[in-house]
Amino acid sequence: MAAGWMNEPLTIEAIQSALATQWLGRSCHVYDTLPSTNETLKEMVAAGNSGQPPAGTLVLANYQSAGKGRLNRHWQAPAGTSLLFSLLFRPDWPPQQATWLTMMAALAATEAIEAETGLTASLKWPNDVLLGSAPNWRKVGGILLEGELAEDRLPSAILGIGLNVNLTADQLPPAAFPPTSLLIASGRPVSRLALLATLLQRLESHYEAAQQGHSPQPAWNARLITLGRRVTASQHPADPPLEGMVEGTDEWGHLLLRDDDGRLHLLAAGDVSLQVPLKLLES
Ligand code: BT5
Repeated sequence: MAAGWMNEPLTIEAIQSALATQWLGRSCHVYDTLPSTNETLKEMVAAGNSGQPPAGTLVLANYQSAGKGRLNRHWQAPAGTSLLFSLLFRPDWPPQQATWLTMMAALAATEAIEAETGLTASLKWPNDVLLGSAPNWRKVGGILLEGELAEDRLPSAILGIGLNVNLTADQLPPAAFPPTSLLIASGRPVSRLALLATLLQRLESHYEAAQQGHSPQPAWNARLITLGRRVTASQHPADPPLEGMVEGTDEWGHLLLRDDDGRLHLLAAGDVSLQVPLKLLES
């Protein structure tokens, strides 16, 4: 195994010379260990005394001691094996459009994975990046969006992305949905630097398109494994689950679920975890 790739250092200098972006990731902070890149970026935005971090600011860590998933869940990854980073956006969009950021990040992650590894990547609503095919999907990454609301606008949003790059099988964390890494799926170590550079370049271009009013929804929708499937979904773990058939998504990425009584439910991205494929009834 090419140990050089496995231990490839992600330094500010290496990142800056690999990047092909105009502004995304150009302001860059790299840490060996942090509790959570999302939390650190949030603190930078909140502190703001010595000037606000600019849009596009990247915070990346080799290891997170308290990496976060949604709904107080944890994101676990051994040091140096993964891409663990957060990006600051200042979209000034209406709040419901925040979901576009999650969609664009998920899309960019699948595109970067395909470009750098040749693997086919897909998405599980609302925020999981998957490898493999039915019924053996595996989760290779996740996205956590945290935003600040002001007078019906979204002045800042923090997009956290975790991708399992070079974890070996015995390094995979215990997880609700079966996990994998790019190394395991492709059989080869993958350059975290090249993957990061491609992902940021794709994400910048999706963001620029969104600023011109182009929705990421059609391209994102095309990668969703969740469509046309029977699933169990819950708005919150404490809520009784809804069962039904997924009929589609709307332009904000909300899920249209038809229950067995024929009622249509609109589930908002970010509030819902899907029990997929635990309850998949493939016909
Ligand atoms: C997510 O949450 O998938 C969003 C993960 C976002 C992580 C990034 S890392 C950089 C940034 N800084 C942070 O602090 N977070 C972001 P969710 O859909 O809630 O999934 C969390 C669940 O995934 C956990 O409860 C586990 O079951 C599982 N899990 C944890 N670590 C995993 C891993 N490395 N690979 C696959 N699954 C994992």
